[in-house]
Amino acid sequence: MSEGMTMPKDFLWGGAVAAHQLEGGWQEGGKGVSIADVMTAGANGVPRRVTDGVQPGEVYPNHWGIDFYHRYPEDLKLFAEMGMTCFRTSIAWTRIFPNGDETEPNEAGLKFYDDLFTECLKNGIQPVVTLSHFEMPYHLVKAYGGWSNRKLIDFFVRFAEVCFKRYQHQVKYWMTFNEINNQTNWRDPHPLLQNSGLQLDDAANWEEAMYQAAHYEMVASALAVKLGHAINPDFQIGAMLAMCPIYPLTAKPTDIMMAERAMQTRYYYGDVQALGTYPAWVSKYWQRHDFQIDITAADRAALKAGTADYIGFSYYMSFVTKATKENPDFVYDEANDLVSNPYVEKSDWGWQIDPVGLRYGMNWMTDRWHKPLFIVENGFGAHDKLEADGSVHDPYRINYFHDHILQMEKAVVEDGVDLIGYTPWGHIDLISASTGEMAKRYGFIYVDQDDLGQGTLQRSRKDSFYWFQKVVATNGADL
Ligand code: BGP
Repeated sequence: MSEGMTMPKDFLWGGAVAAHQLEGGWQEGGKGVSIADVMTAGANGVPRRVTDGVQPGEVYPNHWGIDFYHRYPEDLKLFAEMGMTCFRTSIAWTRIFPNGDETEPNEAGLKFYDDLFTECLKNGIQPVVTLSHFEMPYHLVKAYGGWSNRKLIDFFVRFAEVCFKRYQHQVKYWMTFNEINNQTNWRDPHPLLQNSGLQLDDAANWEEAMYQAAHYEMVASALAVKLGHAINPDFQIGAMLAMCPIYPLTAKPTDIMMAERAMQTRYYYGDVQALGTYPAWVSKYWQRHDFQIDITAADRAALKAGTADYIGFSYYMSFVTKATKENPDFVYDEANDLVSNPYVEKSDWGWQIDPVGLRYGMNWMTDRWHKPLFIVENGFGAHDKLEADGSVHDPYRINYFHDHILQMEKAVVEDGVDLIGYTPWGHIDLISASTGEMAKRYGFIYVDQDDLGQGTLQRSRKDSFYWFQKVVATNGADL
């Protein structure tokens, strides 16, 4: 079977993780407590909870991750064996600024990433780095209200500056905020908290708060982009969006309008970060709903001056929406307005599997923002079975990747999309962000550990490991 197409020379093939989901060592090297450190395990339909600080008797899976903090030299060898030429990870903000508001960084934390990036480069793997991936210092949530507070801009920019300066010779590709748009329309406190550190009571206008927090984040991101380019003009600093295209359920014009408004609501972040300005509908929407968003002239200038060099994005699934008569103004509420797509399969966690949606999303973003793209997450969370001989047979994962990579290649080779690289999510099993489970596995590399952190932590190669190795070795030609 070889229907694949050869990708451009220098195309980056890699894997993606986030510090809080794999490092562990949560109290080592002077690290402070992050928002992820106070999130309990979920699983079996029970949502994760954010506790008020670390509480005795609760289970916090991000405390142990997969012990990458101690095992990274061994893991990087496996990544290199798979052929990876890049590795997307994040810098835990709390390793560099344990509380977030210090003026001096923590040297032990800086040294950890120095060593990690050096080890990556030794293995022929270039690091691709996210500055903030769901792991802001918990102190910033408690003492400042997270991104509801303008002061966070300065704290983030200081953090970015320290990282840019320290790693300017090791890292070229950066991203500011992971899935900045994933806080859109979430009444459930968990995604709001993880992205923005917002803890809203029932009385608060969650939507207004979300727009305000996102604005401060986007200003911080733009300032960081500008500063990064001054530190090293070769830096490529990207936005990072969760791309889930939203389709209309039917060809009914009102369904089409509803889907359009849903796309506008979910992706205005991309308009701001790629084009440097808010789209027209947003201000009208704020006026109509009487949202008082604090935006200064200096903010607008900063957004214009610090547009992203590329659009990094995750792609797991597509969504479907439809108009209802209770919602004549097409206000998009992600918690309530999504319906099932009758034409696609779902994963065990209900995520709709839609390879063509990847090609669709890539075309849509290219035509809208005219920036290079970088697929920095894509993958299939599944239950795996470790056989007695250490093997794991995961044809379902190979099928998922086969179908998605094929669509990615069509977007590049046939549609002319400018794509920097492809880093499958969780190429080594790690803690799930949404559920805190270990059982929701994405990896090509199996890690022997259960939901409670029990296991040998031994790494083994799944069938998909060898499959992906072949894809990389042929630059995408052999799928
Ligand atoms: C994205 C996050 C990742 C990652 C992934 C898979 O939203 O950027 O951190 O976890 O989704 O999600 P999950 O772990 O919930 O299955």
